[in-house]
Amino acid sequence: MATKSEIKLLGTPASPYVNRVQFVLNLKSIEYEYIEENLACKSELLLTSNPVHKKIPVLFHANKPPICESLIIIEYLDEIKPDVHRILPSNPIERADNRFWANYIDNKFYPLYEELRLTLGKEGKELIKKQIIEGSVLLEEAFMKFSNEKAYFGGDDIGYLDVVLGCFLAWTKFVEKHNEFKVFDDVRTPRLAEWTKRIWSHEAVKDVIPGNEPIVNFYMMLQKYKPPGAV
Ligand SMILES: N[C@@H](CCC(=O)N[C@@H](CS)C(=O)NCC(=O)O)C(=O)O
Repeated sequence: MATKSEIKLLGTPASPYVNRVQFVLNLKSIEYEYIEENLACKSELLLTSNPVHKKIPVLFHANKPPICESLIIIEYLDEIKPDVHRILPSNPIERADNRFWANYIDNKFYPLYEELRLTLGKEGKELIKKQIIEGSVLLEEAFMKFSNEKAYFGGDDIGYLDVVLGCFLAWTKFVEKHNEFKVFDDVRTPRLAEWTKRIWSHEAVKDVIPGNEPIVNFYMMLQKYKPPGAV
């Protein structure tokens, strides 16, 4: 069982990938020390602990080597504390399917939000919105398959894909507001629209999902360092 000083998380509150790790730490009741990173002026700790990507989150577990990449971190946490709230299924083929969809969410679906921000002009933006909507329909179908008429991808309670997609909900809300469309709505994706509300109010999640202010600050930083139209 980890004690407070054993686990440290390097992050920033508006990072969905950091929030993802926090969800799992909470689900597993693992205490941790939070170390705030400033992405506008990266710390020596970040540069030395994640020299390949130089990104947060980074997890430190006692004196072991640092662990980078949110999906790798949450699987690591699931392995070191398997007796409390397992997030990945025990069946290998189900695990593979969960990972397939996590890969889709991280490498296809969520990057469209950034593409929408970087795309100039109404026509280009409408095209990206259409792709996001198509993605949301695929995710609704995946939800139907995984949840088996229950409340979460993981069934009766939060599982791996709930964590993987759920961490993007604050950004989803922000993107919806700024682009005047709905990613998950009652007509096209009714199950995910309901699921969104359940995730927002879940004990392990509700105090982690960032409010509007950190999201806006992070967005302003993105606009400054990687403005739309920049190559
Ligand atoms: N694939 C990585 C993505 C992490 C990531 O993009 N982190 C952002 C913050 S949300 C970051 O550190 N960005 C710094 C940079 O791009 O230089 C993961 O899952 O951990």
